[in-house]
Amino acid sequence: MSTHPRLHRRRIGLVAVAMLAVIGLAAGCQMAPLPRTSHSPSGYLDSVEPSFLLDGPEPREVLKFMYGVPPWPWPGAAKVVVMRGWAVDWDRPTWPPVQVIPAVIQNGRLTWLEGGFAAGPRPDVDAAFPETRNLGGHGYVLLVPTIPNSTATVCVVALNLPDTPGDNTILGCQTVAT
Ligand SMILES: [Ca+2]
Repeated sequence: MSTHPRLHRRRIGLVAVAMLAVIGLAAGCQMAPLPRTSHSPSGYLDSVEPSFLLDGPEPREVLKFMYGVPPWPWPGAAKVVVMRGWAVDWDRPTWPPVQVIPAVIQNGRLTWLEGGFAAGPRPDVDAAFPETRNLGGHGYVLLVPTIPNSTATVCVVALNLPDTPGDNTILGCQTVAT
């Protein structure tokens, strides 16, 4: 028995809709609570770097592969921005990993994108907070498409672990030249 991927996608969509309520908060870049101080996820958006250009005859197909559908009418090429950081829900600091959802604000438009999980190696987090140690880690790497040759503000939200107290939190926002 396996979960149908469309169910997963629909859940992500509902989460994104629910999080529209925090757009105002996202625009203000309110930070997640300090580690160990809350039931809500802590963490950071550590770095935001423009990376490769998705160009050529089929960037739209690549974006479909990466994100399901292009998030907005695409101009023909996309600059992929790499977001790195970490997140932990202190109700269950080892497992399961926290889901992280990126958003892009560009040309006055906010778009929520497909997210991922904070489950990659972060020895520095392990060292700082030994109670979070597990076989994987709590780091995330998110690749988000932006319109090239402009500026974009990217944000990442950590979802409070289901069935635990707390709220979704904003790990950070940064503006980057694309
Ligand atoms: Ca929690």
